[in-house]
Amino acid sequence: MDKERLQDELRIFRDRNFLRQKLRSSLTVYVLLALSYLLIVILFVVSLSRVSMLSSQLNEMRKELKRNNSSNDFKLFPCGPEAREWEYFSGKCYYFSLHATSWQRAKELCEEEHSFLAIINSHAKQNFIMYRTRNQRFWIGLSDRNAEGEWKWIDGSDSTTGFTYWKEGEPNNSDQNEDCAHVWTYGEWNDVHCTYECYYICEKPAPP
Ligand SMILES: [Ca+2]
Ligand SMILES: [Ca+2]
Repeated sequence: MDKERLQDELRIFRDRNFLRQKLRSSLTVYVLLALSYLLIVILFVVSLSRVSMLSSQLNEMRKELKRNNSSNDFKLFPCGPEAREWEYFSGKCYYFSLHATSWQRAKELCEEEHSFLAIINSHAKQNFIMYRTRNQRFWIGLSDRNAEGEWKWIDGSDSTTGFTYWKEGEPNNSDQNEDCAHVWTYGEWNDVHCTYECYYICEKPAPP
């Protein structure tokens, strides 16, 4: 009887021991799994922050590249990359029209583009315009519309005290009806009636 009881107790002890060992090994597995998940989460977070850092660095590089390109664009096109039909000369931008119109209409068209009919006040500017207009007639911002014989630039400045480049014998106010000036052969100036239609030159300061 005692022997049987002893054997029972021994079996119970073994079973408990077996259960305890099984529990311990299961716990170890769970702990290892939990540690693995934790490691994966840490790696994921680290990767994410690294990706985000690289992405922000990439954005900065893109911005820098854009800034460099933009400054290159302005070096290549000082009147603005979006205004390539304007030509740069000595701090100013000039537009040489592609169609002919009256002096008044030309004045308005320049103003619509935030510019004014060209004022030629130096030899350098005269040479630039002469080379560019190639003996064709282009309106400039000079007229004696307000008072006959008093030639004034469009900004109100008096042309007689500054640089002039009239063709010989001009301005002649032919038929008492020539009040607007244009450049012509060799870039020389002539007065003609203001409703005459020819090309025109607009001028404005270059963008800062
Ligand atoms: Ca006149
Ligand atoms: Ca004339």
